Amino acid sequence: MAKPRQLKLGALLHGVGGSTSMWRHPDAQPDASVNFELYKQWIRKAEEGKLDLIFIADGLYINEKSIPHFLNRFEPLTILSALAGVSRNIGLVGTLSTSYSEPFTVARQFGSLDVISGGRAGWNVVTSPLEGSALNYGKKEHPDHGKRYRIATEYLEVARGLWDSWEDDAFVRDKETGVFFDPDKVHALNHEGEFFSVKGPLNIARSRQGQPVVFQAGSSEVGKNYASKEADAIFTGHDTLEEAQAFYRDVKSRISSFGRNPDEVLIFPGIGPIIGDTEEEAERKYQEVAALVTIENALNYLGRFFEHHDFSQYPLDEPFPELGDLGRNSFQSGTDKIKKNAKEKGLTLREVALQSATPRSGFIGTAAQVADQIQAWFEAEAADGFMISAAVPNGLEDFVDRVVPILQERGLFRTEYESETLRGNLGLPIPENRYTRTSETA
Ligand code: FMN
Repeated sequence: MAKPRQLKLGALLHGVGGSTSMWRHPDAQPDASVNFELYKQWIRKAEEGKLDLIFIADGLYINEKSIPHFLNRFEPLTILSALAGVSRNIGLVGTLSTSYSEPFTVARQFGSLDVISGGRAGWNVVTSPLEGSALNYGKKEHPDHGKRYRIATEYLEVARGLWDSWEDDAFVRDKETGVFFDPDKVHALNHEGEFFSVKGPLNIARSRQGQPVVFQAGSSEVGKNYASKEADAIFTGHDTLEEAQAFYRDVKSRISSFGRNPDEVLIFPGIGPIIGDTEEEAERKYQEVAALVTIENALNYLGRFFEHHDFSQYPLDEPFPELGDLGRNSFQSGTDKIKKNAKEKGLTLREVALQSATPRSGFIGTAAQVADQIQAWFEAEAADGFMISAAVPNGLEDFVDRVVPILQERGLFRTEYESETLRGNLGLPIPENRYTRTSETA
């Protein structure tokens, strides 16, 4: 009998949080974004809950209007490598931009993390939204949205080619004969493309899971096609069940149209559950955090999506301003949605800014109510799993201690890890090495 479909869960470890002001909450640790002891506690908690993975987001440009977490935080691969040593089963997924790095270096870094962790690495491939990033990398300009995805396509082809450099039995290491490796089993890539020229081979071999798991985050048309063609998993965000279902249906059908198995690309909407002993207590927790955000904070928060646009120049209680194409070259899917929503609902600038900076998730309530919502989304094919972020201090602890046991009792989530690799726990196949491939379809 086929195993019933089970939920996959990730924890977004995000220091003092994705909000402008959560660091001011009485229960928040204001130095959380650079507190290694806390990151260790968090990964242990996530692993205690048998979560599939932890996830580290990233960005490459800050200014004085950036939210506190962005100002002073750990580089993803560095923190993940450190956390690999204090964990055993949980996946380690980090964001790295294909617009501002070199594929040889990055394939090598993720290859190393994958071997260090015994096959638990994942790479969230992003194209970098912010134009200012170019100023930190000596580039004349930020590549446009379409070009960023063309770069990302070739980049991933190179990285995957490099990861296959060594066949699994290439290293003989025979002390008697002095043969360290079999030269027939190492392969140079000799890639010459539009954006990259990479000879190879890579100086790290495949891990127990073959290659790191590839996540993608970016929901524009071109982003969805990229994900459907290339990714093993997709990180996305939706306000309603209906919107999440539409995205799920759309992307799964794109995956099939590219000749891939839709069960082998997992969709993870991000959610920020807030849990109380009662519904009222959960609502109070949300209100407490929302009340810390001033309208100035909210305008700055909103501005970042639009190239740090200065929204303080507009009247707050008039319709959301007409912005033309502003934002389309950065967070395209996000800014298109903000503009469309404002227009359709006739929202004022104040309303848009506050909705953006203090989002009211549908996952607020008792632990059983939050579990009900998760189950509803999962069973309605709006998600294969969820990326959990802490919308209030101790949000991860509350989720693991109170919601996970309910999901386990309902048979929706594992009680023990199935595997020691990330692919094993996510139920994803190990990619065959292209140089020893035997299957016809691969
Ligand atoms: N971009 C980053 O540079 N770092 C991130 O950690 C990151 N996380 C994202 C999470 C989600 C849920 C989404 C939808 C996007 C994220 N992005 C991140 C932005 C994408 O990298 C992308 O640059 C941007 O969304 C524009 O692409 P799109 O129009 O296809 O969405």
